[in-house]
Amino acid sequence: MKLLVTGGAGFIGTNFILYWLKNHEGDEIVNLDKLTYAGNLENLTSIEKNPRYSFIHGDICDSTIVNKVMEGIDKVVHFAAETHVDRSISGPAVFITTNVVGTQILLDAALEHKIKHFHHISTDEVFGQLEIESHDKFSENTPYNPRSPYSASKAASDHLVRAYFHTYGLPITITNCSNNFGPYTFPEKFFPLAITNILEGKKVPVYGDGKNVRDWLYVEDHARAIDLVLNKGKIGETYVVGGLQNGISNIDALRKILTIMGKNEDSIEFVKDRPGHDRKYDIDWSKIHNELGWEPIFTFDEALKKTISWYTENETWWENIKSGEYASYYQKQYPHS
Ligand code: NAD
Ligand code: TDX
Repeated sequence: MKLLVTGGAGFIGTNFILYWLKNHEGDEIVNLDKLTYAGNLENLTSIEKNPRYSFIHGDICDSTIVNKVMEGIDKVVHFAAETHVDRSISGPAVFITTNVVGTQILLDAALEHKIKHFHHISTDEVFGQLEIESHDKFSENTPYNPRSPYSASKAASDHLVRAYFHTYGLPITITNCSNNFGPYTFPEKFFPLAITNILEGKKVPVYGDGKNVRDWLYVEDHARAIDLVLNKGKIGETYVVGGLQNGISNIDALRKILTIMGKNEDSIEFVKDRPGHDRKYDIDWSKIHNELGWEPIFTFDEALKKTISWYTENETWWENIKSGEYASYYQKQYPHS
């Protein structure tokens, strides 16, 4: 089987490609990536000479290139997106272009080339927020209520993917997952920002009161969930994927990181809250568990330790990022830190 992976030079795409080549020996992967600030080919040097892997530098909004790479493809796994909520607040336009228009261009090409399965990776953020005290969880039946430009653009892309199924019969599936963590996460996201700041002897900026809750999913568990959906998922269906039984607040997650890294609370710095900051995400992942037999293999603490070890052992990877364009982004995003 030949897979087209979009956005494979980013965090989850990288982990998915490495996982897939290891676990599906007969399969080939084509990786289409624009290499935005978040795309990094260094992630994939271990497989760049693998005859089952090829890389195409291109934009999902470019229909010429998209139609060309779709030739001979069996299944598409669509990760490519602008993904950072804070960046969507300071500059929403590119989120609409890539996440909405780019997805529609891929869908058109998938129809044209009679793709057997188009799998769209989305987020739990499309459902909006839960109240901290609430025992509710997001499920496949939760109505959409996105509250940031990022989540609004992902919601629009989900609607388009379903529209192409109902209107044109394109064989699609969607997964809406919670916050991923693990190796190769770009250090703008909370966990790698915290870990690398601690390694640099800096403080960790915590938005607002730190009580916002997230449901953390280890990226390798996520890759297995996508594998199951690609192989056993029902066409037209959506599956939500989360990593924990109950979400954890940012401050409690940070305390765990500090403990593992042998630091105290002096490393915490409360900063101005994110505008429209969603209070809580929590996922009821019983559908993918009951129908496809998926559950996370790694405990949160185990996966956190693995992640911290990875950043500790791969300083050059994140130092290269942090010394580039990221430095001016950090200055603007955290002006008083
Ligand atoms: P990322 O930001 O690390 O990587 C995104 C990748 O997409 C980069 O390699 C980038 O170069 C590429 N890309 C961006 N615009 C492109 C374009 N126009 N054409 C081609 N390539 C382009 O993202 P990630 O964290 O790996 O997220 C992957 C997917 O998973 C996204 O669709 C995101 O919405 C979704 N998701 C992420 C999380 C998370 O916690 N990271 C959680 C839920 C859902
Ligand atoms: O410096 C920070 N301080 C802080 O307190 C940053 C960057 C974040 N936070 C908080 C905000 C959130 O409550 O930590 C939590 C996690 O923040 P992010 O890592 O920015 O993730 P989030 O906004 O929850 O969105 C993520 O999960 C869903 C991904 O970025 C999305 O791509 C994905 O769809």
